[in-house]
Amino acid sequence: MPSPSPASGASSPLRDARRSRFTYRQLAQLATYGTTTPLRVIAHIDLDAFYAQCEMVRLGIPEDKPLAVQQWQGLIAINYPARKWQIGRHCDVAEAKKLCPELIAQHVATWREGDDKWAYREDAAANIATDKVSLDPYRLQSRRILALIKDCLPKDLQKVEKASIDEVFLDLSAQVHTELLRRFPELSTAPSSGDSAQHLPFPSAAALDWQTDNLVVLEEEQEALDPDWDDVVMLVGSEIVRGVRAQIRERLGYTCSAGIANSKLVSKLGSAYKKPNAQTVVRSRAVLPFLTGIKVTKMRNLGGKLGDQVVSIFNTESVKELRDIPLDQIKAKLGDETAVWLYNTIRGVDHSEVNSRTQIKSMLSAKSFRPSINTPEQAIKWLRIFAGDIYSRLVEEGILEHKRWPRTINLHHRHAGQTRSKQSPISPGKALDEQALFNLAKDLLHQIMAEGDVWPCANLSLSVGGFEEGVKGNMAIGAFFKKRDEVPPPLPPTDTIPEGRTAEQPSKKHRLDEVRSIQRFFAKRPAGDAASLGANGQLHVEQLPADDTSSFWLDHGSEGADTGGPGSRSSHNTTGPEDSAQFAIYACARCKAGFSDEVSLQSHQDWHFAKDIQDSERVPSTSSQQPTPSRSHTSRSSGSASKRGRGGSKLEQGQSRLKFG
Ligand code: DCP
Ligand code: CA
Repeated sequence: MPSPSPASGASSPLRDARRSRFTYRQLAQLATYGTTTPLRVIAHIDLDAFYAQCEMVRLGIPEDKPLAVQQWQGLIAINYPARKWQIGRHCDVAEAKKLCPELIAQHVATWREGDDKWAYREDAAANIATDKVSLDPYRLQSRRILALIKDCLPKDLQKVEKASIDEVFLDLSAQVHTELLRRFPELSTAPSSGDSAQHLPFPSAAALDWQTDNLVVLEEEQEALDPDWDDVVMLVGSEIVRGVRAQIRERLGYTCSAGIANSKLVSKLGSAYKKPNAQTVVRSRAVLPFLTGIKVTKMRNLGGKLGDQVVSIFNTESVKELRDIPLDQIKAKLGDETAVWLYNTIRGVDHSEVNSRTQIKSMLSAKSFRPSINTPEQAIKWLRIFAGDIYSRLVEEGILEHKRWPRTINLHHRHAGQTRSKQSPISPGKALDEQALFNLAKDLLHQIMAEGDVWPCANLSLSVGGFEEGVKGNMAIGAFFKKRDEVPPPLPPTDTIPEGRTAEQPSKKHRLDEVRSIQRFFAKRPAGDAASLGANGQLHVEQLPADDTSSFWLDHGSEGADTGGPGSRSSHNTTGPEDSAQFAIYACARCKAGFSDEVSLQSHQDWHFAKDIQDSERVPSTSSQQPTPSRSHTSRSSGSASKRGRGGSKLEQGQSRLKFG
């Protein structure tokens, strides 16, 4: 990647006499990815209409052609040309084609019993009863993109977190630090007092060239403030991100959007600010105004119950109004820990770390049945498909090379509104192949069947988890890491076990695995993170590791409150309620989301069901650093919110300059 060009300009003696707001220490902390330095630079990159782009690239379809990715009769990804026709995830294929007859509707690949590999099949949509969705093609593209991103960044100065199938966070701090020292040699000189608390000299650049970046529009007074190092670091970060995006476009053919800011929280909101194929810089001075127009429920970790609680307690959704409430009052209502976290979040303060461990922690393969299945034979047929699906992913994870190995297997079975779950360990000593997985799954099914009346069955899901790293010497590598992310974040104060839940209560360790497993699924959205609770009920999940802070837990693509599962009225930036209203005939009794047909509604209700499992798996708070976010899933709908956040002022496109002095 070409290295960013130095910001232009000459020093002026007058300016040099002034000091920056920032200290040598704060600058130095960039080099070590300090999470509290106000100069840190975090980017969030999100692929535009990801599955749709995957299909366009695969099929060589021109960029201006409307295309949607179909799953049975529903749509799970819609490219931007198709969005112009008001097509959204709320549409089914027939409706979408009515809106745009030229729409290319490409069905996702499926597994089919008897085939040992997923395939794109002409007749998949008609075979919901025998096929199961495969997201492998998208995972593969996701990995290629991630690898390219890592390739674009200096090996020793990169920190990349895969946050979902189509999102990454980059901590660019160390790279920016190196670049700053190169461009501004005055920064390399030790402070004259020898004290790192000494303030830096003022930046010597005359103007910051933001090129095509979007900047949050500020009041004139704010904009007139002299740029300081916090602005310069953003500029350097945005240049790096522009380069990365250009490479992704050029070498792999994908467009993406990005946000650059001083935290994960804000960078993620930034990437949704303008889509597609755009990047938005939220300078420190712009953080408060940027967040002001965003509804609190659109913010990370506030899309679920916690956000709802906040709104009902304080009787406002407005971040601006919430900021007027004194901390003590918030504490009185939410408890100290949550209150402090909320207080910070609505001010854009987020010190969560970009976590470069991107290993998958568990894998889940599932299917909802409509109509329900009635016999063990039918269930076993599906277990074979699940085992094949999971095994192929294990192979990709390096199981054949003993790189990674799951230690537990779980089966969830749903009957008459009740879920039974059984778990068993996977012995590390024995060969684990598809057949072994299948046998373990069958054992679990038999255990469930031994409990009594289990037919008809509405949903089956098989998952493996508790991954261990390959063995080195006598000790699993995993044993060296006591990961902070093994501790789930604290939970909201209230909780209910879903009615009729009969899942076994495994040991605490196992319970945690399972909690994580289910929760990750909801971390982004019901069918988000490498996951798909398909338009008609298939659940397919790949779990990513948690952040070591609360953020990862819920923040994959997650600002916002998607009210439900697939087919729900997504608060996606281009598929708001207004888009779906014309089709919404069936309403969910629990959350009032509207659907065009019964099947979509049922899928959505499955989502509630699975979320109930998630909620019921809550564990006590364990960290003083964490907020107590709701475990509810969140959606990535901040685009529209962000736009509202602009207070109606038109965002300038193209180059924007900040004058120095
Ligand atoms: N996805 C899904 N079902 C959902 C949401 C998402 O199957 N309810 C899948 C398809 C998406 C991918 O996940 O392509 C990424 O989800 P995003 O929410 O990031 O949406 P897109 O990438 O499609 O669009 P955008 O350009 O708004 O990011
Ligand atoms: Ca995306």
